[in-house]
Amino acid sequence: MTILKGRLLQECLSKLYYSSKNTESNRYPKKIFSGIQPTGAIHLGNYLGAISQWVKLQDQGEDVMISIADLHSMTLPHDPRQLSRNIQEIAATLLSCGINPEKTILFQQSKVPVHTQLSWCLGCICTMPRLAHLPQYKEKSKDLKDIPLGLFVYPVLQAADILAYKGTHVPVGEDQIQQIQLTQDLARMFNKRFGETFPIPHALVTGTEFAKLRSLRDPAKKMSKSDTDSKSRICLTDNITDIQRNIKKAVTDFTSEVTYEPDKRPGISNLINIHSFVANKSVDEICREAKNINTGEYKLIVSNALAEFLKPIQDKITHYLSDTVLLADVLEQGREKANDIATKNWNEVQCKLGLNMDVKLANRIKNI
Ligand code: AQP
Repeated sequence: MTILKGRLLQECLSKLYYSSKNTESNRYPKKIFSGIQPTGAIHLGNYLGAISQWVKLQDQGEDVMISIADLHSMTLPHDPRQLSRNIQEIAATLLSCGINPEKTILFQQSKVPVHTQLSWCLGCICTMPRLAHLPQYKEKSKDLKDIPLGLFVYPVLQAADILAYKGTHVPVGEDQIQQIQLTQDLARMFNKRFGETFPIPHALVTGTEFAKLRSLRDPAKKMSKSDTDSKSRICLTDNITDIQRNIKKAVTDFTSEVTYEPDKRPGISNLINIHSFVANKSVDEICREAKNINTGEYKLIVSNALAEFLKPIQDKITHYLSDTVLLADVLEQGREKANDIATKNWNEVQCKLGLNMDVKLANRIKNI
């Protein structure tokens, strides 16, 4: 199936999906919630799998909230100075990619206390075997001798992130689907035990070819910020030299033709997917144009298309990073809005959980 067909199919599916979920949204207004960890520079996987969807939904007039998930970025040992820089850079990059703080609530997770408060409550109804099965935990803990508790429980915090705002839709890459299923389970369990409180949020996953952009060094893996091999990804801030080097080193295979066969030839197909997105061309068009060149020559074309696509984003990033007062202001305004919504929902949760004193009972006791 070509990319264009894939996109069309996805659009049809999402239309179907949107109409089917309308019954539920009668009770809960549609709210889009997603987040990104400040664990390093944003890469193309983040952009194609998540951020471009966020911008699209925002521009369609949806109610969108984006959290810079700084608490999640501490699940593995981190450098505080680097984290602080990353938060700034992620904020600047999101704005440069088209997130508009007039339309979208953009904020820092740790600045809204309800995330951790609700996380504790959800942790009390979540079981350990349920968490131990999650693939990201297995993947990230497999080489660790001492596994931090945060790495084990972070999907509960992720559920709290979404439910704190009664998020109904969560646009994410394919790697996050199982985490969203955990959020659904926790919302159902909470509602069953304590009364209807939370919507059951749905994952919004983009067309299959962008939902999991592959590592340039190992197409069996997804492109990731925390991959120790920096040649495995293209960051939005990479210059032309980095781009050319990483694309040149991208693992393909021993066939020199440029053909799109995601199952048989995942490496070259990954490059075609990237090229298709940044040049806004169909896969068929790309393969036709590359009929008489080999993969080495094709890699140069992909590099140039990428550099051209990233240039305006990079100019904006430089601009925003030179105005840290503006960045702080955007995040503070986002915090205020997010905190208002979360506090209202947290008050309801406290009532449901019995965390509030019964005032009538207290008065009666006082009068005895
Ligand atoms: N390779 C990818 N393809 C498509 N989507 C992706 N996402 C991440 N990698 C890909 C989506 O980007 C959003 C933000 O991701 P995140 O920062 O919250 O964490 P992550 O999924 O763990 O991404 P990374 O880059 O791999 O970070 P590290 O290495 O720190 O864990 C999510 O919606 C994600 O699905």
